[in-house]
Amino acid sequence: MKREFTQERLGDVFRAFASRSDFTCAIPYGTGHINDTFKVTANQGGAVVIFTMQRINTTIFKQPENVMSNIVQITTHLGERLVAERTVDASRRALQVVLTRQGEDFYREADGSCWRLYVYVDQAFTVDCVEHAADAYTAALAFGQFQRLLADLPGGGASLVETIPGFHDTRSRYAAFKAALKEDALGRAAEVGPEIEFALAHEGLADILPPLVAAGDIPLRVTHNDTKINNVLLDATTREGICVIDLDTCMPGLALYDFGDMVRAGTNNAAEDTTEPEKVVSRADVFEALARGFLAGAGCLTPAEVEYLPLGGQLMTLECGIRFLADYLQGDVYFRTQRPRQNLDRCRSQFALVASQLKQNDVFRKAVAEAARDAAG
Ligand code: ADP
Ligand code: GN1
Ligand code: MG
Repeated sequence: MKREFTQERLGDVFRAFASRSDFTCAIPYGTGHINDTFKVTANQGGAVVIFTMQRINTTIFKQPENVMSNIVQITTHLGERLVAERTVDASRRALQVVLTRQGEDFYREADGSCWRLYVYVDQAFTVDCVEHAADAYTAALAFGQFQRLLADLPGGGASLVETIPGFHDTRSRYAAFKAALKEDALGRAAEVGPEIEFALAHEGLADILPPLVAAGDIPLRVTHNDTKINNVLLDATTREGICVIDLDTCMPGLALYDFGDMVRAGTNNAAEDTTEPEKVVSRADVFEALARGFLAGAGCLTPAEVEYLPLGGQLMTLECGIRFLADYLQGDVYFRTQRPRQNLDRCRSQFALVASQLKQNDVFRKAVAEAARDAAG
């Protein structure tokens, strides 16, 4: 049976951590599809302190100790850099993990639920859907800088574990989609004929990157891999992208994944789950802002990386679309849903966005070339 998140339970979980404060209350927080997030208010020596407490989705992240080991390495590295450089507001610019009273990086409840605690980054907000292109620029700059700062992670990323194997292996995502289609567990395949057709018609996009990676033209880097626009906190006053969050999938990957997922989440003029996919357009102004921000933040990318940035957007959007479709076929078991057919709407929105990107390919390629010239010069 599913256990409820009562205040009593959340307080007990919170008290497992060495927060040096007393629990006041916890409220559900954020719009993420994966973890259960709570904003905890506590009292420390009479002052109000706030934390973000998350139950890690262990159906998806089967080895939370690996996830947390990656996150501790990454946040420690970022934090040390910020402090060494005497950065103003350093404690708001990298997530800070609070350990348990036993000194562990996560807490396991008796029922097996795994929890972690972060310092809450106050006076910041996230956007699910970009309104101002300037927000896209600053978010992309933050994700680009994040990637650059992780380039000298001790061990070069070799000590990071792949928390979800093949996370952006689009070919294996296709294999999983086809298996879900074949099984058709709920008999839903009959109603998604056009979406199946779209997915299969664009499968060739999955074959372009692997040979470039094998040849070394596109290098493996330490990447975030879930660069949805709401995974960067924007400062409430300046709107600057100040803190990259949601680090569960940080592991070796391609710069194109990080740029591509920003294009997927940021350029959509409609909500990810819009019920009007025919109105979906990939915004060229936002695309340009993302290219400028990412190239300015990430520093030096190889010529092949720069050339294939627009493909990154198409590929990440297509891949996410087939993941939503596969989940719909399997009965909505992966992504959190709030209503029936939401995963199908999400899939349709992604596919419309792929079509819009393909239509504007020349414009997007030109925008990347110009942004790369400006970043270099
Ligand atoms: P999910 O994997 O479910 O997307 P996230 O780690 O992205 O979970 O967290 C969900 C939401 O919680 C974020 O979009 C953000 O609004 C908020 N959040 C997470 N961590 C912090 C933090 N340290 N400070 C402030 N807000 C946070
Ligand atoms: C999930 O955790 P969240 O909501 O930021 C998913 C991403 C998808 C995204 C689609 C671990 O991201 O891969 O692109 O939903 N995260 C995981 O909105 O699967
Ligand atoms: Mg998130």
